[in-house]
Amino acid sequence: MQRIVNAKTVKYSGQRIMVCGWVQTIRAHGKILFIDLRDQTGILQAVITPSIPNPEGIRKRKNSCYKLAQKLKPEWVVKFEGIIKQRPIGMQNPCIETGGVELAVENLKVLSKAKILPIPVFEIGKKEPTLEKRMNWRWLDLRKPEKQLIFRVWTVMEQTFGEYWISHGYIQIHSPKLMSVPSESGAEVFEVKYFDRKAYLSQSPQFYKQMAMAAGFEKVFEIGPVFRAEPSFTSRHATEFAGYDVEISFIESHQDVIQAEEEALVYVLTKIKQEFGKDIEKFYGRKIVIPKIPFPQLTMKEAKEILSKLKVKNKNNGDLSPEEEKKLSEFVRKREGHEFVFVTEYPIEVRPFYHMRLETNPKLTKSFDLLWNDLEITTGAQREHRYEILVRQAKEKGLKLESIKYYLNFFKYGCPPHGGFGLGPERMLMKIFNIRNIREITYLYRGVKRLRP
Ligand code: AMO
Repeated sequence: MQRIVNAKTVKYSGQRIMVCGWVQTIRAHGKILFIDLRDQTGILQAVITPSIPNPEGIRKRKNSCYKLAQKLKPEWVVKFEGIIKQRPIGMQNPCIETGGVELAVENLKVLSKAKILPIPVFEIGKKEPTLEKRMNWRWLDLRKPEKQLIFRVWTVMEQTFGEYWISHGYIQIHSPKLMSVPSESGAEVFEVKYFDRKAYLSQSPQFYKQMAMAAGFEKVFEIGPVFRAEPSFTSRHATEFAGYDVEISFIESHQDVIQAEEEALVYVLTKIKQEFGKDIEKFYGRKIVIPKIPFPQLTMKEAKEILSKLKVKNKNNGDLSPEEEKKLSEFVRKREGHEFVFVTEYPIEVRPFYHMRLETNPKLTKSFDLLWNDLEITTGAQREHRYEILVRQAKEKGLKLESIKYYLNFFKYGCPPHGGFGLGPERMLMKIFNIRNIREITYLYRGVKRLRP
């Protein structure tokens, strides 16, 4: 017999079917057992009685699985066979999708037993254990439907970004994650043993997505892992995370990159809202707002002026602290009713050597960060594609040209003006769900102290 998933059982009224899943709760009313069976698609009520109708006549026969059913415990994995029946009016459950039907179980197989759970999966009224404890038992934590929702949204988000880029002429690349030199700078890099020499885990596909521009690909995107040896314990940093990277040729300035990102974001958020808006609101109380294009923009100078008027402690080093990001986002939300803000024109001191500088002020870069409700989700820039200038900028930053020789070569043989951005999907999901900690978003978080499970 073919398995029917719980959400589809409503279509099988009167038919004999097989379902599989986890025993979520067991309630006994007299001799009748009511079991909420959970699978990936939802909950189905299963009813197990000591006797069941005889197929031939009115007389009832013993239900051979009843004895075993009495032994069931929460989180056992089971297979039920039985008849889907309409629930009597007044006994229906409007809270679940299958609330109009139930399964009269006639056959039962235990596929896997569960010992006493170290953390609860489903216990009404019980406080969630600490995040640390839940991360130790992540596969149990993830059994909760509201947690699985994050990964369903992630799946569609990634597919929709890909769909958008592919339909706009982008080519997908997969650049190597094992590098002979660090991909951004020497800091924050994981060193690995590579046969008889050292290699480094890629901190960004930056150099290789730029190589694609030199190769004439014109528009590329990459979805892949990023590794950063950041010794930080914040709620927004992981040592391994996913990166969505984009690079585009023949741009006039970083404004073209900003526009490309705005359009992709609106496309993706519209799809997420259509498909998951209701569930996200139901489980997380977050209403997705589709942002209006163009998103607000502030230069770093303007941002710092606003912050100083707001009397926010101002480090004034050309970058924004988390506190400054928060206050700036609040300000833009109030003034413009927009959840996003691009901060542009970062000073050269806080940006890498490959960022192009403004013609009107060479102390500033043609770069940007995108903040979404207090959090940086993107960094981007127009890159310096002119070999001599790039070499000069690298020297200014104290880089050894030998170590970036292969990168510099990309710009020697004809390379169009280009720019791009890197977006952190974990950060984006934090904002979609209004979840404060990246550990809740990541399937298996990796941080300074965490390499398990
Ligand atoms: P950046 O270093 O800002 O830029 O990274 C791009 C985006 O990746 C996310 N991010 C992180 N997410 C989780 N944990 C971390 N430790 C972490 N670090 C960064 C953020 C960030 O905005 N090469 C440039 C991109 C470019 O210019 O194209 C870069 O890597 O959302």
